[in-house]
Amino acid sequence: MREVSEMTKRIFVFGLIGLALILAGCGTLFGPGPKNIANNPIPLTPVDPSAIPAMETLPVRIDGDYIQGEIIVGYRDEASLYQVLSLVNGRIKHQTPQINAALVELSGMSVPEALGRIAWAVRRGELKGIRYAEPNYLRELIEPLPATNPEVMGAILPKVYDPNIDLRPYQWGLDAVRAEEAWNYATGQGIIVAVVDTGVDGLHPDLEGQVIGEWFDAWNLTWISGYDSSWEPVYSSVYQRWFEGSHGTHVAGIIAAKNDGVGVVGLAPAVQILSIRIFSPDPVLAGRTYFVGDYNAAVGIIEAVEYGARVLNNSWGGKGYSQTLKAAIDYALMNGAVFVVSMGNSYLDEVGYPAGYPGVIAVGATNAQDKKVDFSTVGGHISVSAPGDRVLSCVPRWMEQDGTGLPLLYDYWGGTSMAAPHVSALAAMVLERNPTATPYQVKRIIEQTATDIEAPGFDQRTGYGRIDAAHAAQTTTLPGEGASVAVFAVTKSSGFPIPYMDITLRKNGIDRYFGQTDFEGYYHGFFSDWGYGFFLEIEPGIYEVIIGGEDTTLYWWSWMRVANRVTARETVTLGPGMNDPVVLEVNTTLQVTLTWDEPVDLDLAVWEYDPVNGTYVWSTPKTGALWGTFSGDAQTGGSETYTLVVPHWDWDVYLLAIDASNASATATASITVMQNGVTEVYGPYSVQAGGFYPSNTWEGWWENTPHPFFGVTGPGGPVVY
Ligand SMILES: [Ca+2]
Ligand SMILES: [Ca+2]
Ligand SMILES: [Ca+2]
Repeated sequence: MREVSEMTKRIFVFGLIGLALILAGCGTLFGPGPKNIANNPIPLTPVDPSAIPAMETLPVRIDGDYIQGEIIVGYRDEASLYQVLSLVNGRIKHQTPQINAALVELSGMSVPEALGRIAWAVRRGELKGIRYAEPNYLRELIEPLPATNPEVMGAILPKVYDPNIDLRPYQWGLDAVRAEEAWNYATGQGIIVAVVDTGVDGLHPDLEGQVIGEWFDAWNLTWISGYDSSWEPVYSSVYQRWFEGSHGTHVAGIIAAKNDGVGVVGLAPAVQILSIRIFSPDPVLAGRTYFVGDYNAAVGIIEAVEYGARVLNNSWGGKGYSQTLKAAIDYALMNGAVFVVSMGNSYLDEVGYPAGYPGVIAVGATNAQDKKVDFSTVGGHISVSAPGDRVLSCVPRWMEQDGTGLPLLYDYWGGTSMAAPHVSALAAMVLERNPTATPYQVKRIIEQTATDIEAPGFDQRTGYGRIDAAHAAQTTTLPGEGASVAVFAVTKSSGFPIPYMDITLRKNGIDRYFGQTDFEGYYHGFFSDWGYGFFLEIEPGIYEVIIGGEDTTLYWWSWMRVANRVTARETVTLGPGMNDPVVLEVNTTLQVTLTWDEPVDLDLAVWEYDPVNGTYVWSTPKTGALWGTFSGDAQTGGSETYTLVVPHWDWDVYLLAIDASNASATATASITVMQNGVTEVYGPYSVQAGGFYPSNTWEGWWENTPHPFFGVTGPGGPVVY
């Protein structure tokens, strides 16, 4: 334990990134189900294992849309990266040494196959220097909701603006957060805020001089001099031109529009805006509105930090847990940059990323009545709320007024995209006052000074409340530091680290932080420097640490039922600074019971496949198995049970079927699966005499669906057919 602790501390000190996992989360590759299938009476002949084709790849889960033709590989050493290149017939498109990640272009191989080949090689112990491999998942802009009825607190707001009039009276959000009083203490002087977004119109009359005259194009992974106002020569479509840079410009205006008595004013008007354009330059590329791959987003984040941004505003998100994005955000936090994210406009209680990563400030939206706006996404990972309804801010010069052809310049938009920049501005003000504050301390000051709204105290709809800029900007007493901790999941029987496990940190009954154990650990011996989930800069306190894994994933034809249930939990107290690692043991016993009443002889049939040894074991009749035992070969009704104790994490696959070849008549049978105290019953199924149920043939079960068996993964292994 001591050794782990010191190793972990060393990693932290040297700024390496604790990397969690790939290919997890919640999506599914498979269609909805279940489907009814007919019992097929044709007998199955037990198979000669040598006849089964050799595997070169493992099936992998992919949790969301991704960019075709490329994968992201996180590596420990370059030699392993080059091994991967030859394995997947790829070439390095780009490398990011700060997080040891590479974007690998594939030629002629699909993303699932490439990832499967890497997983297979890792499983065989042939790729010891790879931390993870994952798809380049897509993230999308959190689209704003233009206000159709720009009426706030009884005042009808102007729709066509004279750029020479003062629009401050229409910025209700600045009243709500007490901007003018806050400006007595701070205006964001000397702080660079990166707007990681669609680009910013740096020559907008209210942003000219507020925006740094070079910007990073994360789509092409290059810095460009001047302002991101490339719209005119590039797009012929009015629609495209209309949207180009509009989101980022609106966000930038909320943060830093000039306090010059005309137009609008930003909450931190002395801030310098750095435009990091991560989104597709063409807003409607491939029929998709504004998107980016995780790799490009990660590079944009790292470039912003390297440039000197102390605050990063991120009004975007998506599904799928990305190691690469997590690494980039940890890099920002470790370098003292505050990472602000929109919660999302989904109306739902759900976790997206980057909002769900530990250490970020996830922001919900409030309206002029100080209530949560309906669309604002709910969840225990929320930090605070800020004005995000009918927010008046800048739009690019090329957006035109309806019918007149004149520039619109300003417009009312709503969304958590508009709430986040209020918090980014405030973070800059807090940093101006407290230059040595860590990202956690900045977050904590903003939380502690927020005005509690809705349910008393922290709540999952509005976090610690609606921000109060005047209160936060006055604060010069630093709160305690954040807590950091590594969480390991290990097998109960032998203490091996288990990759692919979801970790939840629950505080006061609310799920606050999410992580995942990573690819490695298993192949580097006990408690290597990887193989855990890392939580950086979180709130100290008493937590229930919960390890949930897809420890029992059952398949029934094209229907996959993912049981992402609790497998281990422990209550720990996390203090400020680096804590000793938390090691949770996962029970890896699986019990399968076949039950029936009819006076016939059914047999529970189990195939086990061990991909490392390439062996299949057909466990019918009752000959025992690699790691399990049978009990009760019932001949005339009753039950038979197979108990499996896996001593280590594995990719092994267990396929279940009902062997009715000895049955003399139709019987009604059920299969009960028990693991970690959870029992699930499948069936009852009407099983005809003479064959195997649910199918008659094993051929192609690996490669093709529908699969002839129930499949049960080894403990900890999420993947499998
Ligand atoms: Ca102004
Ligand atoms: Ca509250
Ligand atoms: Ca039997």
